[in-house]
Amino acid sequence: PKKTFANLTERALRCQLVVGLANVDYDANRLFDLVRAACEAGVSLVQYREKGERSVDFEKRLAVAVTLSRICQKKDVLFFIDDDVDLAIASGADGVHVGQDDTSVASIVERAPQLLIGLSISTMAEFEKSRSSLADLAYIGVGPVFDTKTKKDAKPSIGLAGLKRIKEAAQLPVIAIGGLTEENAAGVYEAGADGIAVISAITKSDNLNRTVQKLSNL
Ligand code: TZP
Ligand code: MG
Repeated sequence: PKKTFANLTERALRCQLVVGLANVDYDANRLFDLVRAACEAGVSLVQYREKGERSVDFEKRLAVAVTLSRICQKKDVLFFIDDDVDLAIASGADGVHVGQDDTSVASIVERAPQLLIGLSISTMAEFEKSRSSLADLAYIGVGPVFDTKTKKDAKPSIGLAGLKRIKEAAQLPVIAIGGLTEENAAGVYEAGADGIAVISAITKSDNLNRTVQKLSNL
């Protein structure tokens, strides 16, 4: 059965690692080791996001995704794919995370009703535009909250005030993203976030247990 928002625990949305080969110098074994260690440390959701200068073909992405899916499954960690609905279906992922310009939520529901769906929202205007999709979502990813060097084409940062506004309008879990660290995580929860998604805070951590604990704020 499809995991619905109602049967996702609060913990399941708490700490999301977004990662792909581009974040580990295209070393697949490094990616697997990192994800294994992050799952051990208590990450609750892993999103495989293959964005970067170098292209990685579908067969390679599928092989990586299948391995990541197994690593996550062993630890009861949710596994999502960024953007690529075909890859999400083929790898047996729990869900797919899409942006405003990616495959529409309605078409994902039609093609792959088993998938959980996360949608990126950067502004109140995007939130209003997405209203008809909200009932089909597991969560919305809101940000960038702060400036980030990790995503080159990131939209302008919205700050804690922007995050708070969207949280107050949304009747579903809000996962904050963009420039989030051990140091600023607590303030992000105070502003209303239900969870946090990061790339560099985890890929560059020198102590995953401490980092995941701070990001989870439990
Ligand atoms: N979407 C909005 S900001 C961002 C993505 C994928 C990058 C987040 O990276 P970091 O290193 O956690 O700031
Ligand atoms: Mg996208």
